[in-house]
Formats: sequence, C-alpha cells, structure tokens
Amino acid sequence: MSEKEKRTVDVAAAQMLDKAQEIGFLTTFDRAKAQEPRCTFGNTGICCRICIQGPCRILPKKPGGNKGICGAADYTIVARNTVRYIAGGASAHSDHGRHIAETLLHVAEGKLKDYQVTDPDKLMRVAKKIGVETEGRSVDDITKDVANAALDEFGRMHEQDLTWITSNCIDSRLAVLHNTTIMPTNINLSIAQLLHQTHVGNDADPVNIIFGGLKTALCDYDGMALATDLSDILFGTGVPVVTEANLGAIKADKVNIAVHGHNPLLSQMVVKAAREMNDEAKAAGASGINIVGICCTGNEVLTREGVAIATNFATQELAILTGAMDAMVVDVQCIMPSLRSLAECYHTKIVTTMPIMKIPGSYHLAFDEHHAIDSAKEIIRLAIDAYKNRDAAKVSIPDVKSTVVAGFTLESLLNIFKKVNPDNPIRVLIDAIEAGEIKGVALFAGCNNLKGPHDYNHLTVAQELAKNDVFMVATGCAAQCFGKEGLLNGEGVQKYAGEGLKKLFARLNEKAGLTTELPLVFHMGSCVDNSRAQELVTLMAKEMGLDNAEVPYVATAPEAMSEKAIAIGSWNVALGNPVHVGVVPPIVGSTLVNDIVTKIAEDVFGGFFFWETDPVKAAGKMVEILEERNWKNRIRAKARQAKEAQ
Ligand code: NFS
Ligand code: SF4
Repeated sequence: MSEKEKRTVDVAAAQMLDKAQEIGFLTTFDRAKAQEPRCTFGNTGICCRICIQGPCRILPKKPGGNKGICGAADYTIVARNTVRYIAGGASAHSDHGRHIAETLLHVAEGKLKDYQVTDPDKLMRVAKKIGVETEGRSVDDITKDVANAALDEFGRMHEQDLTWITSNCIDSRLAVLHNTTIMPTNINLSIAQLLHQTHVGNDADPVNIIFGGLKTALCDYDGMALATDLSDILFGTGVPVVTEANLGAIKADKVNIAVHGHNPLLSQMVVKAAREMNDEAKAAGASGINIVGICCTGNEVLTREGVAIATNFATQELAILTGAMDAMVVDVQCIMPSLRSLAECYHTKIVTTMPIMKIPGSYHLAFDEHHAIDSAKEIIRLAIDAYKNRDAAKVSIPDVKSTVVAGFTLESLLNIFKKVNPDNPIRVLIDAIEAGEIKGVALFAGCNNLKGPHDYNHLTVAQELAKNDVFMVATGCAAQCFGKEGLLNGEGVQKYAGEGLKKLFARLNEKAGLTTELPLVFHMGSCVDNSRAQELVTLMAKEMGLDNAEVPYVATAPEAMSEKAIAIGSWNVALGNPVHVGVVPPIVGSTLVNDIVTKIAEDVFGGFFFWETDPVKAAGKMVEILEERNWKNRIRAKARQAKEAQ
C-alpha cells in the first residue's frame, strides 16, 4: 500500500486531501496522525475518569497500582467504560426516535401543517404489529395511538416490556432476553440506571455491568426500530431509486447544499423546499439547486427521495474543499466541529439547526417544526446568498462518482423477492442458502475510523464476502462507502460476485422488473435502519423455524467509531448475531471483560463480538461463521427427518 493509499481508497477524497495539503489546511486525517502514538491506558480501556480522584490507571508493577484509588480492578474499569459508550449511543438513537414520535403525535393532533402521514399502509402495518386497534378508526386516531405508544417507551413507570422489542422479536429470542434479565421496560430509565450502576463505588461486578449495558443496548434497538417505523409513516417507505455517489455529485453550476447529520425531520423539508425554489437559484445565476447528503440524514433522503451521496463521515470536510459547497445544513450527531474553520477559507455557510448542536462561529437557525417549510426555505436562501459569493477560481470538484441503486427498505426488498416467489418472498434467500448458492447474509454497519485507511476495511471485507457468495445489506457510512466505490450497482455484481451469488442475482434481475440491475450490496438506509436488517434476519429465523442465533447471518462494523456503533453492535450480540469489529476497541485491557464479550456471550446469547483489523482475515472468519451455522442447520434438519421417519 502506498503512502497515499494509507489515507483512503476513495479517489475523490485523495484528490481533495492533496488540495488540502497544497493550501496548508489540516484535516481530520492530519489530526488523526497527530494523535499517534496513543496512550496505552486509554487505548485498552484501563484508564478510569469516573470520579475526579482520577484519572486512575492500572499500573500492575507499582504496589497499590493494580487497582484504581477506590479499589476498582481492571475488569470493573473496562466494563464501566464500555457500557458508558452504550449509554451514549442509546441516548442518541432513542432521542432521535423520540423527536420523530413527538412530531408524529403533533401531526395527528393537527398542530403541524408541514408534515403529514405519507404512508398510511405502513401506519396500519405498524399499528397491527404493536396491537393498536385499526378497525373503523380514523387515520388521525390510529396515528395518535401509535405515536403515544412510541412515547410511552421512554417514560412508563409500570413494568411492561418495550413494545418495539416484543413486537419485532420471535418467542425464542424474547425468552433469552427474559432469562438473562436484560429485557428493558423504559428507555430513559435503563439509560439512567446504567449511569447510576457505573457511578463511583457502585457496581464492581463486570458481568452484572455488561448485562446492564446490554439492557441499555436493547433500548438503543427499540429507539431506532420505532424511529424507522415512524419515519416511514411520516415520509414514506423507500422504494428502489437510482442516483449517484461521491464528491462528483456536487455540481459547479448549481447552488449546492449538503444535508448532514441524522434526523429526517429537517432534511426532508430542505429537499422539499428546494424543489420549489429553483427559480430563486436561477435568479442568482445558478442553474438550480442541488441537494447532496452526508452521513445518515443523507441516507434517509437517499432512501426516500433519491438524493445523491456526497461522502461519508471521515471525508465530510472535503466536501467544503471542493469550493462549490454553498451551505452545509446540519442537525445532530457525527458532525465535525472542524467544519466551521474550514468553511472560513471558503464562502460556505455552516448552518446548525438544533438546540443541542451548535458550533461556535457558525450560523444558527433554530429549526421549528411548526414552520418547517419556512425554516427550510430560509436555510436555502442563505445558501443562495452564499452562492453569490462563491469564488470560481477556488472551485475544483473531483470528477469522480458512481451510479447508485438504493432504497431497499425491507418492504422494497421483499417486493423484489416476491417477483420470484409470490407466495413466500423470504424463501428466495433461504432457498439460495439451502441450495448452496449463497452462504448467508451479512450486514455492514457503522462509521469511518481513521485508525486505518478510510473506507479500506469496508471495501475489502465486502469484496471478499462477495467472492464467497454472501448476500450483503448495508447501512450508515458503510453503505455510503459502497455507493462511492461502485458496489451499489449491477456492475458491482459482475465485478465482484462469486458464481453462486451471480446465479441468485440473475434470477432476481430477470423478474425484478426494474429499469436497472440490482446492486451487489443492498442499501437499507441510515444507522437507525439497522432495525430493517434485524427484521430481515428475524423473518428468516421464522421461516426457517430457527432462533436468530442459528440463522446464517453476521454483522460487521469494519470501521466502527461512534458510541452509537458500539450500542448497535451490542444489541446485535444480544439478539444472537455474530459481530465483527474492524478496530480493536478499548476493552482488551481486561482479559476477563474481553472474554465475556467475545466468548461467554456466545454461550449465553448465541451472538458475540470479534475484533479483526485485517479485512481479509475478518471476511474469512465471517464466512467460517456462516458455514458453521449452515452445517449445524443441515445436521438439525437430518436429525428431524430421521425422527419423522421413525
Ligand atoms: Ni452511524 Fe450515521 Fe456514520 Fe457512524 Fe455517524 S453517520 S448514525 S454513527 S459515522 S455510520
Ligand atoms: Fe479512580 Fe475509582 Fe475514581 Fe475511577 S472511580 S477515577 S478508579 S477512584
């Protein structure tokens, strides 16, 4: 690997990094380098800052140094640090879900004129799933009950299992969650309890702490599952769309606005308002307005509106370096504070919109759901104004982009399977597994992490799994990497898929009736839409008559970074899924805790973590896991047949 490839595999990003070097701007790539070498204590998780006697480190060679000042052992410190990440992730995801639920309730109450129930069919499906009466009732009444049921998840004070978990999981899984006492009943309570549990002088038992963490991770799942459902109700359930990805999607002749962050409440309105404001852009001398997406709010509007992907997490600054980004409108999460200083070198306006996310020096325009379209229009006018100050001499947009076929919600994926098997769509995947055409299903999730080259792990793991006939779905920044690198289109299949996988694609393409070929990897949406992937594996489990932990399914976060990614990985484990992480997390400082999450977890939940930074080795291990599950399933089937024959 050359020095340049060590930074990123993304050609457009590499061009912009050269430009940054030329103009002497230090990006996140430089800052990542500056952090090396890392402190071993922090890097392995044995630094405790939970009280201000600390930081305490584990210094085994010094008398009294093998524990923190309070006596906390390495395993206590590592376990506490780990689950506090989960609390952060679950807070972010569930608060996003709560915001959507509140908005949906206000829609049903007639308080918000700019939002509607766009997908009443989904409303009915969700209502039925969670047990809300639909017969003879108005859409508003049903919507109110669904929204209130979601809000109830956050604060109910009676012991009742979380609804989006009980209604999405099969009985065998629910039994595991009950038997291990990790079934949550109240999202906010679990998060608060976990912070309490890990206060100085509280729980010292690493197993008990990890179980508290898993309970909270399930709240993360619940929050995102309801966020997905309610967003679909508000904005529609995506269908296949064709668009493009990478910095080449930024257009020199247009007013470019990037929507960046996570919550579709804002980005949907920006997309909608932009469609009505092309004339204003033209009056300013542009040929129109071009919206592009960064991070998960980009994935939300890609799925539902076909908005192009500009780039993913690690390269967000580089969109500004094109010199043609007129405004970046951000809401919450994964937004680098450095955007502001970079924007100073250009005409770009950074517009923050949420009360809990401001960047000093940037433009703050409080987004108000009561005047959503007006707020969105105001933001777009800022961008049009900024466009007038654009310096053409500073514009250099890499001529790099790939075609993207996205919009694969579970519903739209099943609709394609339905063309092959109208009576039982999910059988299409299972038949292909049983025929040995494919080895199983892999979910790609998570971020970028500059502890390794940008997008390298994502790309390599996917290429390896494709070669080995694994059916792939993806969310988040992983999915955005695949968009940029040409894996979200039919050419990706030709280039990378093994023979078995190609056969399945040939069958699907023949019947799908789309104007384009299906992509190598199915883009299932944003990180909260990992709930869609979990619904997929649960559907497979039901149809195969298995528990989740027996289905040939694996998850991977090849470049995990955020607390949210840690929470997602953790609920995947609790729900029976093996999870690869391509970065060694700060857990290895305690052999005991490391063994709990990588080994003991498998005995208890069927799911487990494994760390592997080498993407080829990681893919090899994932294939092995799928093969082992298939092998066990064949033995089970044989045993069943033998019993029936008796
Ligand atoms: Ni997920 Fe999506 Fe990206 Fe990571 Fe951030 S945008 S919510 S956390 S960095 S994948
Ligand atoms: Fe040190 Fe204990 Fe305080 Fe942690 S909680 S900083 S180990 S004294």
